Amino acid sequence: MRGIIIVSLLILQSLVVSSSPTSPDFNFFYWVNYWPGAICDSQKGCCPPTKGNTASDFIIHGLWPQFNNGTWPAFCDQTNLFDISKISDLVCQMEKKWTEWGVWKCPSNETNLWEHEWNKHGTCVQSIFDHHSYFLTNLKFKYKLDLLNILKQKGIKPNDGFYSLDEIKNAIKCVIGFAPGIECNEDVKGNKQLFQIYICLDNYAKEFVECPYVPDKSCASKIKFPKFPERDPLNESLSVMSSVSTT
Ligand code: U2P
Repeated sequence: MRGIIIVSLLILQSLVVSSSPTSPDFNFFYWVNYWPGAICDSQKGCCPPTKGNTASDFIIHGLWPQFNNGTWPAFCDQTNLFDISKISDLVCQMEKKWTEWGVWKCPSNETNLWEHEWNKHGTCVQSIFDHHSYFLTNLKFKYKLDLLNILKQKGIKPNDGFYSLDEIKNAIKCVIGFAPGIECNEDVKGNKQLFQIYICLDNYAKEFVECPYVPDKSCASKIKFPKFPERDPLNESLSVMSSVSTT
């Protein structure tokens, strides 16, 4: 009888352990947003989204699990690939906040970006997120943190002007308490410009944290903040009105 009770208790214990949520096996997240103007005035050029709005704003790139040493897991699970039917209620918001400007394909198709982000990064964070909560968390941070407005409040505007990298980082630090990582790329003239902003989050993607590893992303001490691509009235397509700076 005693033996049966002990075996039953062991079975019960193993059931409890296997059904409790596992803790994340990575250290923190980068939540990354990109500036479309910096894609459009680069040598590669851009391919604007065909759907969604093109309001001047930073666009979600993705939520990336990271290790403290600057490496990251990727493509962790081939058995749970992107399935848009699991996020159908979010698509409308995602078409506004998470558009594709032809980084990978032209004509642009945001579904490619969403699929890529889930398959590459989302499949590595299933200890805390499923499809729906992964995408929803990205949207929640987008509504919480208005990066463009934060910069504008400090006089940092997308006008092809040059701004100090420290000024940009400090403007964001003032609001969230921690400096972001900034990634630059080059415009057609070789000017370093603001391309992506890396916000660090804890490994449950709940709180902003100090970046354990700051991405060094090839900026200069002063960088250009390119204009947002504007609609060209002549051919109804989108183009960058001013991709050339004078400095
Ligand atoms: O740098 C190329 C791509 O690798 C992913 N990346 C990069 C740096 C980093 O710290 N963490 C990380 O995940 C990004 O993947 P993507 O979703 O763009 O394919 C980055 O763009």
